Amino acid sequence: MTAGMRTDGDRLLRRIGELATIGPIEGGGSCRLALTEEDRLGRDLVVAWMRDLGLDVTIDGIGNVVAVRPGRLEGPPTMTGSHIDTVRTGGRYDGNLGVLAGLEVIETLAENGVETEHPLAVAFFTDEEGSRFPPDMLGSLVYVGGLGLEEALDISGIDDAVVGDELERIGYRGVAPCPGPAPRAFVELHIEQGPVLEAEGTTIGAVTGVQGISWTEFTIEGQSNHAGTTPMHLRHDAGYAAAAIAAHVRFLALSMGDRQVATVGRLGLHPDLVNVVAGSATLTVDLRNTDEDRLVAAEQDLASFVADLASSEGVSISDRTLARFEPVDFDPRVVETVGTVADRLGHTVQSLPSGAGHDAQMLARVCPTGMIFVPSRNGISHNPAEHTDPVDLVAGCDVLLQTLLALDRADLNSEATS
Ligand code: HGY
Ligand code: MN
Ligand code: MN
Repeated sequence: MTAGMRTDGDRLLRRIGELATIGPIEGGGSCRLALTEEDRLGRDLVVAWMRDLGLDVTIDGIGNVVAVRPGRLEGPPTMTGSHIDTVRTGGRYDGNLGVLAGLEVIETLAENGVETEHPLAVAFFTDEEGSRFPPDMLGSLVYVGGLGLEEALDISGIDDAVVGDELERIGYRGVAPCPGPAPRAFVELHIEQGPVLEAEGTTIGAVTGVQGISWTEFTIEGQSNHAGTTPMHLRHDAGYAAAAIAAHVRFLALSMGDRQVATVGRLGLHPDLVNVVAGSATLTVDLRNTDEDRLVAAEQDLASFVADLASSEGVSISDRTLARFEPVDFDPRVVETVGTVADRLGHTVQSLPSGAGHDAQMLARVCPTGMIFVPSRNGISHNPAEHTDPVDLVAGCDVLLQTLLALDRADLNSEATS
C-alpha cells in the first residue's frame, strides 16, 4: 500500500546540498546561468544521478533532459521536474528542489518495489530563468512547441553568446526531437519565492496558475555631452530618460495596485562616466499581473509614457520584447489533487497563484498540469538568502510523491483524479 509511503528527506537534502556546491556564491547560494560551465557541471551531476537510478535519459535539441522510469503500461509518462539553471544571485532551492524531489520520488518507489501504471518521468528544462538568454522558460516553451527550435537556437544572450553555440560547447545539444512528446500530466514542486505561505502559516500551496509576464528592453539614444558646460535645456540625456522610465514603472505599479508589479532589473549607460551626459542607455522592464487586461493596460501606459518622454527629452527610444506570456490557469483536477493529498498527509494547504514564471506554465499548454509550493522564509528568492525549512522541503516532496501516485491511478480523460 503506497498511501503510507514517504520519501527519504535526508537523501533529498544531501542532493540539494551537493548540487549547491556547483557554482557556489557567498551566502550559500549558486550561480549557474544557463549554458555556462557551471550549468554544464550541474547538468552532468543530475544526469549521473538519473543514470544511477537506471532511468532512460534523453536530451533534446534545446538541451532539455527527460529521464523516464517504465510503468506497467507503455505510453506517455506522468511527468515532474523543473530547472537547475539559476540567476546570478541564485538560492539553492529555486528549480533545484523540483528536479531533485522528482529523483527522490523515483528512488523511493524503486526501493519500495512499486511499479506505477504509467511511466514516470523527471525532467529539467533549459534556461528557465531567461536571465542570460530571454525569454524565461525557453526550454519548456520549445518542448511544448511554443517556439521553433531553430529560432530558439539563434537567440543571443546578454553577453552576445548564442544559444545553439553554447549548447554545442557544453555538450547538451541533444538529438531528441523538439517539440517533445506530451506527458499525460505534469506537476512541479517549487518554492513559493513570495511571502504568502509563511505569512499564513501554511505548509503547502496548491498553485492555481501563473500570472502574466511582460519583459521589454528599451534602447535610448541621446547625445553625450559635457556634464558641466551643457545648459539643461540643451541636454538629450539618455541617463535621465532611463531613470524616468524606472521611476515611472514603480509609480505605475503602485497606482494600479492589486497584483500589478514592475521592476527595472538591468540598466546600462554609455559612456558611463561621471562627467559625461549619457549618450545612450539600455534598460529592461519586467511587468506582471494575474489579469491579462490589466497587464495590457500597464503596457499601454508605459508605451505612451515612453513616447512622450522621447519627444520632451529629444531622444530616440526603441523597444524589443524579450518575453510575453499571458496568465495561465492550472488544471482544477490537478490543483484539487494537490490539496487533497496535502490534507491527507496532515499538512496545512491553501490555494494561490504564482508570482514567478515556471516551466509548468508551458506544460499546461499540452497536458493537465499543476504545482506544489512550499514556503520561502521572508518571501526571499533570487538571493542567496533564499531559504525553506527542511521540514517543509520534505513535506513538499512527500506531497509530490503522493500526488504523482494519485495522477498515475487517475483516468485523466475523466473529471476526478484523487
Ligand atoms: O522570471 C521568473 O519569474 C522565473 O524566475 N524565471
Ligand atoms: Mn524557478
Ligand atoms: Mn527563478
